[in-house]
Amino acid sequence: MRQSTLFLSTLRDAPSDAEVISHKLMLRAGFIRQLAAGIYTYLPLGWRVLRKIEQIVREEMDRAGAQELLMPALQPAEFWKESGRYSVYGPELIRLKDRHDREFALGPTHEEVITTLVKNEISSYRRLPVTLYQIQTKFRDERRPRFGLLRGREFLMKDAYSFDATWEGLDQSYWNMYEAYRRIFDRCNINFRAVEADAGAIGGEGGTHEFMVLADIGEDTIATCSHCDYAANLEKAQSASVKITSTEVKADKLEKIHTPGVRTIGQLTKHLQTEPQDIIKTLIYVADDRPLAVVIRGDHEVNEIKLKNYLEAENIELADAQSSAASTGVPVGFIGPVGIEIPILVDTAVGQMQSGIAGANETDYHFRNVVPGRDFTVERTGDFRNAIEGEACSRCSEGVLQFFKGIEVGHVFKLGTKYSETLGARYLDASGREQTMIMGCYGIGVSRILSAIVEQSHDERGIIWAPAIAPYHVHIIPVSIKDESQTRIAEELYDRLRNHGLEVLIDDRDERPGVKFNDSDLIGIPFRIVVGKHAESGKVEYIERKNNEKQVMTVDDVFSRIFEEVRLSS
Ligand code: 9G3
Repeated sequence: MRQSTLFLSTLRDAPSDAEVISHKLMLRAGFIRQLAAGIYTYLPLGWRVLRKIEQIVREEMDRAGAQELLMPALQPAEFWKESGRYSVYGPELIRLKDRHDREFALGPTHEEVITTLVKNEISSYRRLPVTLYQIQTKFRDERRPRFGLLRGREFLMKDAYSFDATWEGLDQSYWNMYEAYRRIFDRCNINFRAVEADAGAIGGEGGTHEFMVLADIGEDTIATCSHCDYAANLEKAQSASVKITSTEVKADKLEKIHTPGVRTIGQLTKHLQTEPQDIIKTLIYVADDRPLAVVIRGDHEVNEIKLKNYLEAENIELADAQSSAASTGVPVGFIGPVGIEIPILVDTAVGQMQSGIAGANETDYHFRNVVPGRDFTVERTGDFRNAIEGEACSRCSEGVLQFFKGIEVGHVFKLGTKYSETLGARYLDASGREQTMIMGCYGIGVSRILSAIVEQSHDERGIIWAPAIAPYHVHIIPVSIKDESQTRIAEELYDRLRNHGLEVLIDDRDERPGVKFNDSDLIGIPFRIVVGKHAESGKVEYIERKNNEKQVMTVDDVFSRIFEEVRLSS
């Protein structure tokens, strides 16, 4: 490709609303342009990379035995009404009407469509298992699209769906996809972790993993063990419940203490000269309109996902101050578990305290020597808190949990019969009995991978692409197109490399060298050949973008060096 004709304009500065480096660099390097909030055009360079990522996904899906198809983005609302999700999703689901005033949704995902399709096509166990996938544009009207392609309103997703006759079959389909995902992310050269995750709204019978690209701007926090391979999204991560000495220390009797205006943990620890872990904190939540008290240790935080899953509640939220006071009769800060009327859930760590300090359910008073199980019931106890970095691993209990920020680029779910039940995807088993298909679903954010790679692979001068997904393999830069020997050598190399199947960009613009080199650094093509002052002696400069290593060598040597490097990296 000749840069003099390439549809590309690089920018010296990124627009101010670009906050993260991948968004800034992809705008400046001319890979994407915003049409509207969360809606982007992939310019030729960006599109070339996106297609390579797509191709890697496709090859590994096919290798895993999945079959590619393409479903419509326009989905009749009836299917969403049948699955019961039409009313579950709010403004994020883009709804529209056709010319006959019929209701449609722009597909944010395709469980309803694929399950209806398979229901109509398969009725015998002989046709199972099958895994179908597509690579297609999804629409989700995010309230706050941001970070460029990382959280868009229109984005490219690979979504796959597996259909099995048995739960063992689902397990095989699930791990088959899981392994394919590892191959995909390895081939994309990203540093990722597969972590145990929470199934979220999609539900399903247990079992879900997220594939996280490690990056500081990632919205998710993942906990990994320093010793074993335990890794989980913080939504789900568990630390080892501290084994406490079970010596039956005789606890003193309950003692009410006057603590005027002492409401927060901070005030309490100062006032009583104690530590947060000696305090029993009581928070009032409302789960599906029912108030309940959640009791955790003063140095811990409630994990609302764990709470919601334990209660199997549709909706959960922290009560505000006045509704807390309304349901307990005391102002926030003096609420405690002793003698409280509403149901209480006690975090495991509190159950293991010998005694603590808690609100006395009376304004300006607390209790000392509160003993869980003696002074309040610990019948309903569980893990309701966030794990803390540095705590012991719940799996091996030798290592400690380390926290990282991650960008979710993949998510695999065991759905079970959640959709096949409501949508009636059934088949006849070997003995002619009707059974419900057992499903899994598997997503990869293809366009999100583009940004995630840039987040992980850039330097202060621009993007650094690995050969497998770079827009071009080689960037040839004749320093001056007016110099006959430079252009001759550059053109000869351009032809030779392309004739051998490499993708080459030649900067044949009549531009100052500095402009050419800055643009080349920004775009990030892995191998660069500068044809400059050494041209008279038949030599060129070979530069690798990833380490900026420069070497002068003959045309023949640079040719074989590049071939070797591209062969090694693909
Ligand atoms: C919606 C809207 C947004 C959504 C969903 C539905 C996320 C929704 C979860 C999934 C689960 C899997 C198949 C590929 C892998 C992920 N956001 N999810 O279901 F209506 Cl507006 O999409 N789907």
